[in-house]
Amino acid sequence: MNDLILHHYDGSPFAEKARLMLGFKGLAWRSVKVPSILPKPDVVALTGGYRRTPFAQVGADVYCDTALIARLLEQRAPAPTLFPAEAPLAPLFAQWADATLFWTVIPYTMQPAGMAHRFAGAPPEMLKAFAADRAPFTAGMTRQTVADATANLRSQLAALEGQLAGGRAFLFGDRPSIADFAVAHCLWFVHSGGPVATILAPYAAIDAWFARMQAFGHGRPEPLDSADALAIAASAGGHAPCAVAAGLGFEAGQAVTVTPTDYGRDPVAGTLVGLGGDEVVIRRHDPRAGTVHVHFPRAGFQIKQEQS
Ligand SMILES: N[C@@H](CCC(=O)N[C@@H](CS)C(=O)NCC(=O)O)C(=O)O
Repeated sequence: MNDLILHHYDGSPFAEKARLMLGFKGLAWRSVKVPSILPKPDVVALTGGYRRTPFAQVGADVYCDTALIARLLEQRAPAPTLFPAEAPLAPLFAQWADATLFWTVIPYTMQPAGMAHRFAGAPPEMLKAFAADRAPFTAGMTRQTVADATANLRSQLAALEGQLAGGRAFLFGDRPSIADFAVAHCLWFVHSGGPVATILAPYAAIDAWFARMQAFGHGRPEPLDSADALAIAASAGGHAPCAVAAGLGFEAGQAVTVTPTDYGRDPVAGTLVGLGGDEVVIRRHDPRAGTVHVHFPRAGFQIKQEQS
């Protein structure tokens, strides 16, 4: 039985990044649909409070954030690689796209014409509930105005077009890298904005590249209920091996919280069981999910020791 589970929803750009990476690697996976707004009791049972979308699960190990999901997929299916040796800067470029490009396409696409298209036919209460959910989620961030986002997106698109225009099939050469997937999900979101997607029209090289990215598809998903995903965690016999490396400022067994530093800053509390340059892992217990190891990327997350 296939043990790789992705918790996601259709309209999530970061979920699309994960789905395309699964497609690129030709993987079979199980698909749990999660709500796009709180409450998310089954999500929180597995993650301990991290509510962002998507996350992956293998037994009683939970992997938060697409930067880490990429590394999990790479471990499980090393070829074709998301991290080609000739593109050492690709992970950093992906961080730029996931942060800067993403927070440009969100306000750009969510301008009134894009909203009307994306939420066509949705009851007004749904729109209200969505706005009320996202306000605290992004509290403290400076949201670009439509004018800012339009100007910024044009210059970002021009740079991407320039990078691809010399006949490169992908951003860093003739094979894709994590950077391509991080840009693709942002432009996928712009495409979902109906009339506002015309901003992409002048960029022929991006258009051809985007078609190549979409052609990877989503791999082979099979639906799974979230209750079954919880049962899988609860009945798993153990966890992926992990260890706390010396000299990184923390000790195994410490009570810690791990919190995203950018937005959706909900701390997850647990016992530190794994720490390396790229990953932090905490153990926690949930009455329904059992003892779960929750993995986060090291970059973009703050670890704090708690008084136990
Ligand atoms: N850095 C995270 C970002 C994830 C993210 O921002 N996801 C959005 C959806 S695309 C989200 O969580 N929205 C609120 C929600 O789904 O509850 C990642 O790479 O996974």
